[in-house]
Amino acid sequence: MTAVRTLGQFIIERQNDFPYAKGELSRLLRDLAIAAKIVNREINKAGLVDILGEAGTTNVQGEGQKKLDVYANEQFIAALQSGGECCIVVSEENDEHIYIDSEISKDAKYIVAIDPLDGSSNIDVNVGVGTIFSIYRRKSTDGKATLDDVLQKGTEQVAAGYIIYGSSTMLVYTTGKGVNGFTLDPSIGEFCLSHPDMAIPKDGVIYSINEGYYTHFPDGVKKYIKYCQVEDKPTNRPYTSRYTGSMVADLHRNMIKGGIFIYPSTASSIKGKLRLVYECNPMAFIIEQAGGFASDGYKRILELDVKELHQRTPIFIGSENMVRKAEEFMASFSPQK
Ligand code: P6P
Repeated sequence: MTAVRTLGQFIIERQNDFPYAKGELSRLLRDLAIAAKIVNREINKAGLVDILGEAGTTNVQGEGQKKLDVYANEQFIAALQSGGECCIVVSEENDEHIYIDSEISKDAKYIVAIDPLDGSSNIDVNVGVGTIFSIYRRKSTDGKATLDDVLQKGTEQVAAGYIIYGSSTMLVYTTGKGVNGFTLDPSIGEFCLSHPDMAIPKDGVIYSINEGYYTHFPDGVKKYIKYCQVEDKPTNRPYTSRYTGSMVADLHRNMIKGGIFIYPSTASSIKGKLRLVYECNPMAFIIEQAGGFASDGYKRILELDVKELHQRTPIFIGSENMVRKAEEFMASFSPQK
């Protein structure tokens, strides 16, 4: 019987992974984990209390905000404001960045970008939803941290992770030294190490894309989808199509089984739908740390210039060989202009 290793114990054990660490990043990760447990509690009883349905507000994307995503946003921001390690929070649910101006945070050096409840349209139908977070160190060394401290390339992340509220609740994160997964044990209220050293297979037989938009996809994507569907025993095709409408759930499944997730540009969303700062960059960091790859169809996601908070990008992410094959189709049939 192996001893249970909680997230807290693991973070402390691995604290030496960060040069000059004085515990701040460890405390920041623990602050996020506490908020995740609070959000998990509400998600698990969402059907029982009046927390489902529209909150009547809309986010910067013009998307209707369900009460749970507003609640989740409040919980994560509150945890970061009281934890003292974060100087700026960026959230999908907030138009502008939030500067944390408090005595406890006056020396804070971390920036956190978060999608507090991704896939929230699935809440009412009990399909997995998730939280995505990305952590940067501020670049400026004095005075108030600014938007320039936020607009950093994905390669500058010091940590990233997601929480998936599914058949069980898991927290998966990386600090650049591999990826580890922790499953929440409700009986003790702790995230316990359940998936050490996660690695995504180099190949897979699952492709995840919303084929409802097929007619609006670039030719390279159309040709790749047909490639996935053609019978070819030596390459295990046709592949299986799996798409839940929740990026975290689709990527977590593909991380474990292998596969590719694609949200390309479409006629209505020329830059794609998913946001670079708090969805694509953190997921790309995690997937690459697990041995996978993430591209916008032409260029590595983590090297894309970040020009604005809610910037969108097309994304091809998952098993490295599958993403590279999709890039070949994009180069051949939808060459970058
Ligand atoms: P569509 C959820 O709204 C989300 O941001 C991702 O979690 C998900 O992969 C995608 O959008 C689904 O978008 O257009 O297929 O409904």
